[in-house]
Amino acid sequence: MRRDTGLILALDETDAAKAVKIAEAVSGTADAIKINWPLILSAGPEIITRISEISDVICDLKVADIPNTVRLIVEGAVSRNASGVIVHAFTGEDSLREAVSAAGKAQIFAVTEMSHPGGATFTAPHAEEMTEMGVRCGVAGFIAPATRPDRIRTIRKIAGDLKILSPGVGAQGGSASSAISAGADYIIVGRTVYGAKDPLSAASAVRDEIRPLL
Ligand code: NUP
Repeated sequence: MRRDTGLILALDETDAAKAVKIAEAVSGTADAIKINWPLILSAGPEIITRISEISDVICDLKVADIPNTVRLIVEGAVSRNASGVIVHAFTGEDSLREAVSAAGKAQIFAVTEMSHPGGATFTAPHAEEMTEMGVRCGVAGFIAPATRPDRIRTIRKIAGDLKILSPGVGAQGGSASSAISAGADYIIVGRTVYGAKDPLSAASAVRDEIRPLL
Protein backbone atom coordinates (compact mmCIF):
# COMPACT_ATOMS: atom_id res chain seq x y z
CA MET A 1 0.00 0.00 0.00
CA ARG A 2 1.41 3.37 -0.99
CA ARG A 3 1.68 6.21 1.50
CA ASP A 4 1.08 9.41 -0.42
CA THR A 5 -1.65 11.00 1.64
CA GLY A 6 -1.79 8.85 4.79
CA LEU A 7 -5.57 8.64 4.40
CA ILE A 8 -7.58 5.41 4.19
CA LEU A 9 -11.25 5.81 3.33
CA ALA A 10 -13.60 3.62 5.38
CA LEU A 11 -16.36 3.08 2.84
CA ASP A 12 -19.29 2.01 5.01
CA GLU A 13 -21.81 3.38 2.52
CA THR A 14 -24.40 0.63 1.98
CA ASP A 15 -25.75 1.84 -1.36
CA ALA A 16 -23.38 0.02 -3.73
CA ALA A 17 -23.74 2.43 -6.65
CA LYS A 18 -23.12 5.38 -4.36
CA ALA A 19 -20.17 3.60 -2.77
CA VAL A 20 -18.52 3.07 -6.16
CA LYS A 21 -19.08 6.73 -7.06
CA ILE A 22 -17.49 7.88 -3.80
CA ALA A 23 -14.58 5.45 -4.29
CA GLU A 24 -13.95 6.87 -7.75
CA ALA A 25 -14.10 10.45 -6.48
CA VAL A 26 -11.81 9.92 -3.49
CA SER A 27 -9.35 7.28 -4.81
CA GLY A 28 -6.72 9.84 -5.85
CA THR A 29 -6.75 11.32 -2.35
CA ALA A 30 -6.72 8.10 -0.34
CA ASP A 31 -3.94 5.50 -0.23
CA ALA A 32 -6.49 2.69 0.13
CA ILE A 33 -10.17 2.03 0.60
CA LYS A 34 -11.29 -0.06 3.55
CA ILE A 35 -14.52 -1.94 3.16
CA ASN A 36 -16.42 -3.57 5.95
CA TRP A 37 -19.42 -5.86 6.47
CA PRO A 38 -22.08 -3.17 5.88
CA LEU A 39 -21.04 -2.70 2.23
CA ILE A 40 -20.14 -6.36 1.64
CA LEU A 41 -23.50 -7.52 3.00
CA SER A 42 -25.47 -5.07 0.91
CA ALA A 43 -23.47 -5.36 -2.31
CA GLY A 44 -22.15 -8.93 -2.13
CA PRO A 45 -18.50 -10.02 -1.95
CA GLU A 46 -17.96 -9.07 -5.62
CA ILE A 47 -17.76 -5.49 -4.36
CA ILE A 48 -14.25 -6.33 -3.12
CA THR A 49 -13.12 -6.95 -6.71
CA ARG A 50 -15.05 -3.94 -8.03
CA ILE A 51 -13.45 -1.53 -5.55
CA SER A 52 -10.03 -3.11 -6.21
CA GLU A 53 -10.31 -1.86 -9.79
CA ILE A 54 -10.37 1.66 -8.32
CA SER A 55 -7.99 1.46 -5.35
CA ASP A 56 -6.08 -0.85 -3.04
CA VAL A 57 -8.71 -2.55 -0.88
CA ILE A 58 -8.45 -3.49 2.76
CA CYS A 59 -11.18 -5.87 3.90
CA ASP A 60 -12.14 -4.99 7.46
CA LEU A 61 -13.65 -8.39 8.24
CA LYS A 62 -12.35 -8.40 11.83
CA VAL A 63 -11.87 -12.10 11.48
CA ALA A 64 -12.10 -13.83 14.87
CA ASP A 65 -12.18 -17.59 14.56
CA ILE A 66 -10.33 -20.90 14.73
CA PRO A 67 -7.32 -21.16 12.40
CA ASN A 68 -9.06 -23.20 9.68
CA THR A 69 -11.97 -20.78 9.40
CA VAL A 70 -9.59 -17.81 9.52
CA ARG A 71 -7.73 -19.31 6.55
CA LEU A 72 -10.93 -19.81 4.53
CA ILE A 73 -12.08 -16.24 5.16
CA VAL A 74 -8.71 -14.62 4.42
CA GLU A 75 -8.33 -16.67 1.23
CA GLY A 76 -11.83 -15.64 0.17
CA ALA A 77 -10.95 -11.97 0.53
CA VAL A 78 -7.52 -12.21 -1.09
CA SER A 79 -8.87 -14.25 -4.03
CA ARG A 80 -11.22 -11.33 -4.69
CA ASN A 81 -8.21 -9.03 -4.86
CA ALA A 82 -8.04 -7.56 -1.35
CA SER A 83 -4.59 -6.11 -0.66
CA GLY A 84 -5.11 -6.36 3.07
CA VAL A 85 -7.38 -8.00 5.64
CA ILE A 86 -8.09 -6.84 9.19
CA VAL A 87 -8.31 -9.62 11.76
CA HIS A 88 -8.77 -9.72 15.51
CA ALA A 89 -5.71 -10.62 17.56
CA PHE A 90 -7.53 -11.82 20.69
CA THR A 91 -8.13 -15.21 19.08
CA GLY A 92 -4.50 -16.05 19.81
CA GLU A 93 -1.25 -16.93 18.13
CA ASP A 94 -2.40 -19.95 16.09
CA SER A 95 -5.24 -18.04 14.45
CA LEU A 96 -3.07 -15.00 13.77
CA ARG A 97 -0.28 -17.10 12.25
CA GLU A 98 -2.82 -18.82 10.02
CA ALA A 99 -4.10 -15.44 8.83
CA VAL A 100 -0.59 -14.33 7.88
CA SER A 101 0.09 -17.60 6.09
CA ALA A 102 -3.26 -17.56 4.24
CA ALA A 103 -2.73 -13.95 3.12
CA GLY A 104 0.36 -14.76 1.07
CA LYS A 105 1.54 -11.48 -0.41
CA ALA A 106 -1.48 -9.59 0.96
CA GLN A 107 -1.16 -7.83 4.29
CA ILE A 108 -2.69 -8.75 7.61
CA PHE A 109 -3.54 -5.98 10.06
CA ALA A 110 -4.34 -7.01 13.63
CA VAL A 111 -6.71 -5.11 15.89
CA THR A 112 -5.05 -4.11 19.15
CA GLU A 113 -7.29 -1.74 21.11
CA MET A 114 -10.62 -0.72 19.62
CA SER A 115 -11.44 2.96 19.23
CA HIS A 116 -14.94 3.09 20.71
CA PRO A 117 -15.55 3.52 24.47
CA GLY A 118 -16.25 -0.21 24.87
CA GLY A 119 -12.80 -0.93 23.46
CA ALA A 120 -11.39 0.15 26.81
CA THR A 121 -13.05 -2.77 28.62
CA PHE A 122 -11.51 -5.90 27.13
CA THR A 123 -9.18 -4.88 24.29
CA ALA A 124 -7.20 -2.09 26.00
CA PRO A 125 -5.91 -4.19 28.93
CA HIS A 126 -4.40 -6.67 26.45
CA ALA A 127 -3.38 -4.34 23.62
CA GLU A 128 0.34 -4.46 24.38
CA GLU A 129 0.38 -8.27 24.54
CA MET A 130 -1.63 -8.50 21.32
CA THR A 131 0.82 -6.15 19.60
CA GLU A 132 3.81 -8.22 20.78
CA MET A 133 2.11 -11.34 19.47
CA GLY A 134 1.37 -9.66 16.14
CA VAL A 135 5.05 -8.77 15.73
CA ARG A 136 5.97 -12.44 16.41
CA CYS A 137 3.38 -13.66 13.91
CA GLY A 138 4.60 -11.46 11.08
CA VAL A 139 1.63 -9.17 10.59
CA ALA A 140 2.07 -6.10 8.37
CA GLY A 141 0.58 -3.77 10.92
CA PHE A 142 -1.94 -2.90 13.58
CA ILE A 143 -5.19 -1.05 14.11
CA ALA A 144 -4.88 1.39 17.02
CA PRO A 145 -7.30 4.03 18.28
CA ALA A 146 -7.16 7.65 17.09
CA THR A 147 -9.52 8.36 19.98
CA ARG A 148 -6.63 7.63 22.40
CA PRO A 149 -3.38 8.98 20.91
CA ASP A 150 -1.45 8.07 24.05
CA ARG A 151 -2.28 4.43 23.30
CA ILE A 152 -0.97 4.80 19.74
CA ARG A 153 2.29 6.01 21.29
CA THR A 154 2.48 2.90 23.48
CA ILE A 155 1.62 0.55 20.62
CA ARG A 156 4.15 2.26 18.34
CA LYS A 157 6.95 1.43 20.81
CA ILE A 158 6.13 -2.27 20.50
CA ALA A 159 5.27 -2.27 16.78
CA GLY A 160 8.65 -0.92 15.68
CA ASP A 161 8.44 -0.03 12.01
CA LEU A 162 5.31 -2.06 11.29
CA LYS A 163 2.34 -0.03 10.07
CA ILE A 164 -0.22 1.54 12.38
CA LEU A 165 -3.64 2.36 10.93
CA SER A 166 -5.84 4.52 13.16
CA PRO A 167 -9.63 4.77 13.02
CA GLY A 168 -11.75 6.98 15.24
CA VAL A 169 -11.22 10.36 13.61
CA GLY A 170 -14.09 12.81 13.21
CA ALA A 171 -17.37 11.03 13.99
CA GLN A 172 -15.79 9.17 16.96
CA GLY A 173 -14.10 12.32 18.24
CA GLY A 174 -10.42 11.65 17.45
CA SER A 175 -8.11 14.07 15.66
CA ALA A 176 -6.22 13.05 12.53
CA SER A 177 -3.16 15.17 13.27
CA SER A 178 -2.94 13.99 16.90
CA ALA A 179 -3.04 10.37 15.76
CA ILE A 180 -0.30 10.87 13.17
CA SER A 181 1.80 12.83 15.68
CA ALA A 182 1.41 9.96 18.15
CA GLY A 183 2.85 7.50 15.63
CA ALA A 184 0.11 6.37 13.24
CA ASP A 185 1.12 5.87 9.60
CA TYR A 186 -2.41 6.10 8.24
CA ILE A 187 -5.68 7.60 9.38
CA ILE A 188 -8.86 5.65 8.66
CA VAL A 189 -11.83 7.97 8.11
CA GLY A 190 -15.37 6.91 7.33
CA ARG A 191 -18.49 8.97 7.96
CA THR A 192 -16.71 12.32 7.91
CA VAL A 193 -15.76 11.62 4.29
CA TYR A 194 -18.36 9.30 2.73
CA GLY A 195 -21.20 11.03 4.60
CA ALA A 196 -20.15 14.52 3.49
CA LYS A 197 -21.99 16.43 0.77
CA ASP A 198 -18.70 16.58 -1.09
CA PRO A 199 -16.62 13.51 -0.11
CA LEU A 200 -13.62 14.63 -2.16
CA SER A 201 -13.32 17.97 -0.40
CA ALA A 202 -13.82 16.30 3.00
CA ALA A 203 -11.03 13.82 2.14
CA SER A 204 -8.82 16.65 0.89
CA ALA A 205 -9.29 18.49 4.19
CA VAL A 206 -8.01 15.47 6.15
CA ARG A 207 -5.13 15.03 3.69
CA ASP A 208 -4.15 18.70 4.09
CA GLU A 209 -4.36 18.46 7.89
CA ILE A 210 -1.90 15.58 8.12
CA ARG A 211 0.36 16.33 5.15
CA PRO A 212 2.92 18.38 7.14
CA LEU A 213 3.20 15.54 9.68
CA LEU A 214 3.90 12.64 7.30
O1 NUP B 1 -11.12 -0.03 16.60
C1 NUP B 1 -11.66 0.13 15.53
N1 NUP B 1 -12.46 1.21 15.32
C2 NUP B 1 -13.10 1.45 14.11
O2 NUP B 1 -13.82 2.46 14.00
C3 NUP B 1 -11.44 -0.74 14.44
C4 NUP B 1 -12.07 -0.51 13.21
N2 NUP B 1 -11.83 -1.33 12.19
N3 NUP B 1 -12.91 0.58 13.07
C5 NUP B 1 -13.57 0.80 11.74
O3 NUP B 1 -13.12 2.04 11.19
C6 NUP B 1 -15.10 0.90 11.82
O4 NUP B 1 -15.69 -0.37 11.70
C7 NUP B 1 -15.40 1.79 10.63
O5 NUP B 1 -15.44 1.03 9.43
C8 NUP B 1 -14.22 2.73 10.56
C9 NUP B 1 -14.41 4.07 11.25
O6 NUP B 1 -15.46 4.76 10.67
P1 NUP B 1 -15.91 6.24 11.12
O7 NUP B 1 -16.11 6.22 12.61
O8 NUP B 1 -14.81 7.17 10.69
O9 NUP B 1 -17.19 6.46 10.36
